[in-house]
Amino acid sequence: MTQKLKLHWSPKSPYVRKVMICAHELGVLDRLELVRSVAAMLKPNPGLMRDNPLSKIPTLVRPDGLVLFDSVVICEYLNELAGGSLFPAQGDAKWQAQRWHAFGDGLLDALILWRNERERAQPLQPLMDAFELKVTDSLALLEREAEALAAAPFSIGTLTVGCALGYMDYRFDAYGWRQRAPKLADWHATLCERPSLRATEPVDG
Ligand SMILES: N[C@@H](CCC(=O)N[C@@H](CS)C(=O)NCC(=O)O)C(=O)O
Repeated sequence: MTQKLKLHWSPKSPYVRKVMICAHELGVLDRLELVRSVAAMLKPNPGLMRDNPLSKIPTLVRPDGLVLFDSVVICEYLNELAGGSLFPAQGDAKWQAQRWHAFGDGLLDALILWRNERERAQPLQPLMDAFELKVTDSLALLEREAEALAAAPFSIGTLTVGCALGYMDYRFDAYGWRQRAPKLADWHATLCERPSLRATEPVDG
């Protein structure tokens, strides 16, 4: 029996969701052993830190002990393991996928910092305003690119943008991103019909 890859996992993390969507799409779910790991910026987790001193999820531990992080590296690793095509190898398809991948991750980074600030007893207003401005302009960019997203093959780029929008549904309901970006909302609704996205919707717990 092939030994499993240990994945430090949570049903809430959008970065873990990227990895799980890749695993579903690539047919390697059964290679993963999911370990529920709590990662919170203000509370480093000693158990997780034994594998990743940054105390972040996702973190993947191979049977030979090599630890892979972060989601960018883990997704590409799974793609190579399965001989998949989620990371287009060349040309415009490659650069568009990588660009959306980086942009989706950047949007997630901003959303998570925004949420952390929002949860503080006395949020710093200039920081709150800066995050709102960045997120709003990022949404506008994605709205302008909604047709290109719809025409592009499913890839690490489109799935990462999908995870960032899904995180807004999960943590920023009141922001109302769908009203601000209706073409993007249509594209996202179609994307979310894929079994890999349905199976990985963020949940509390
Ligand atoms: N760039 C990393 C970001 C991972 C990340 O920030 N994960 C969050 C959970 S959603 C985390 O572990 N936060 C704990 C911390 O920042 O200490 C990736 O793509 O995997």
